[in-house]
Amino acid sequence: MKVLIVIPAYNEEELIRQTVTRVLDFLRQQRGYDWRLLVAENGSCDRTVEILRELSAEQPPAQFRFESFPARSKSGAIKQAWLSEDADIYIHMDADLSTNLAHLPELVEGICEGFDMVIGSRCLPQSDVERSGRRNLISGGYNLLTRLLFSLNVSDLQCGFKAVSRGTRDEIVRRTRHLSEGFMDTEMLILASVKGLRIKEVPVCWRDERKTRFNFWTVVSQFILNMLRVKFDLLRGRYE
Ligand SMILES: Nc1nc2c(ncn2[C@@H]2O[C@H](COP(=O)(O)OP(=O)(O)OP(=O)(O)O)[C@@H](O)[C@H]2O)c(=O)[nH]1
Ligand SMILES: [Mg+2]
Repeated sequence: MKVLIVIPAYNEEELIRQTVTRVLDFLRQQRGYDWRLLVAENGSCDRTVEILRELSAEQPPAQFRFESFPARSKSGAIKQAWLSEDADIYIHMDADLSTNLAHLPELVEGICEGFDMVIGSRCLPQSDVERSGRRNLISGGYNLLTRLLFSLNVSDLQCGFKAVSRGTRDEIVRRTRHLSEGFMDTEMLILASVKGLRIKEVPVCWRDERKTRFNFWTVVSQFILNMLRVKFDLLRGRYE
């Protein structure tokens, strides 16, 4: 069983070294599966790439590598990274490690149990979350909208902590079309649910301390527009 863990990274000079080191230390304690960590960068203009080069020189290539992808967004980088290697399980998680790493084995176990996707959720009764009220409100409204538009029965769409099986990568992820910011998460969940795939939600411990780098209204309008595009594409059979 091979697990590919992808961390998308854009201008992360302040934390990328510490994150890679922590994740590698954690993975080295895991037993029962092979893994590889891949940092998917694209176009950072700070010292991220320089630091990643240093890390590559220090770490065994079988366990760690980074690549600068031509993608233009977080989702684009994750998709290209997932398609760049053969594995049995594909994971992505955010560079700030806002989801507690202790949940990583739960993603792997869920896929081994036969689920097609296993996703972290900040919205289940057992989730342990410290986030601003504003962010909770935004993600609550967003989840409600997708529920209304697509009858999607998932509590948290955009948590940056997900795993898919190789079959899901080939059937669903390859077909995603709208990759601005982190929208692929939503699009792949919609497609998976339309296809009747099995999705497991894992309540996570989430700490999000850093200030958002996105402009609120730009992201909200882009995500709503993308949802309408997915609706339209589904009606036109463009995912077939
Ligand atoms: N490769 C790549 N990674 C990105 C890009 N934008 C963001 N990321 C990474 O995506 C992850 C999540 O980024 P955050 O800045 O925390 O954004 P978010 O979690 O989507 O949104 P908030 O935290 O709610 O602001 C981090 O690992 C970022 O480095 C991008 O354009 N390309
Ligand atoms: Mg974040």
